[in-house]
Amino acid sequence: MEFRKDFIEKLKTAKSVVFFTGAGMSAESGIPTFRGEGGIWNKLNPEELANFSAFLKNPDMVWEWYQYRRNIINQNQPNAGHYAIAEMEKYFNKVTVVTQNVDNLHTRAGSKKVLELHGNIERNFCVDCNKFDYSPELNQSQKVPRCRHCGGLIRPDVVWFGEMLPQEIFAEAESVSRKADLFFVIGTSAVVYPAAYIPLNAKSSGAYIVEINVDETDISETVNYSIKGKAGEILPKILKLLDKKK
Ligand code: BV8
Ligand code: ZN
Repeated sequence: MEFRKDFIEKLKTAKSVVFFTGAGMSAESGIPTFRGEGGIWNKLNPEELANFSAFLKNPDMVWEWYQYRRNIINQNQPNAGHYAIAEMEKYFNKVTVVTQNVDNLHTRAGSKKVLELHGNIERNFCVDCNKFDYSPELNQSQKVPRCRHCGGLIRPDVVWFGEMLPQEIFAEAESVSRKADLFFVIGTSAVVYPAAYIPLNAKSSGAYIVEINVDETDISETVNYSIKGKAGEILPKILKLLDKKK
């Protein structure tokens, strides 16, 4: 596969690189995406599941949905795309992963700097006293667990619709993206806000934006270079290019 010349030039000169990723990054790890064919939300819709009032109305159902997703994630591995991003830390001064994913796969692949905009499905906390509960048996319970300290409901540490993103993480993601000279947007439909503002802000601050996606998206017209293809196939090819330049 041939990459465009201006992109190859950018790879040579870039100092600070951001990898902004969405559910498509984990598709080749067997984790269903949200939208598009096979998307989990095609059958269920987010309003019913990924929001706090749905959780209060039917905590067991929402807890079970997260258990189902946690099991899929625990039975699967990071893919070649995750590993390529972790490897690329060797070739640039500064590499940051800004992910909308809650599946922990970038960290499991060895990426050192991962900003999780929407939380992490491996962590759970009590809705009443906010204490985190890391007990392993939590992941076995099919019913929503109760807090050992106060008896409150335990929920996954993910950002639901209508909820604020973690402020410091969002602010850090914003600032590193505005300073990036090379910004990858990988496997995201770019429809969920405020996360979807980040690539736009990076672009307006002068970053060279490269999209890697199997489809057209809302930002395909805005990026500098749109590469059609799977994250797990394209990213190792870019890593090979860097290897050759070494
Ligand atoms: C908030 C965690 C308000 C839970 C998720 C404007 C400004 C602010 C808010 C809004 C706004 N407009 C609308 C809103 C409300 C809402 C929103 O954005 N709605 C959308 C749907 C219109 N936003 C919110 O509610 C946010 N909160 O704004 O609070 C507020 C403000 C102040 C004070 C108080 C409150 C919270 C949003 C976070 C929701 N939580 N996840 C969980 O995971 O269960 S969102 C969920 O969608 C995931 O995080 C997911 O990552 C994210 C985005 O989806 P994508 O990652 O893009 O995945 P998708 O399936 O859509 O696309 C996959 C892509 O990959 C496709 O393009 C496909 O072609 C591609 N692909 C597939 N295979 C591959 C591939 N690409 C490459 N290789 C492959 N192999
Ligand atoms: Zn509690």
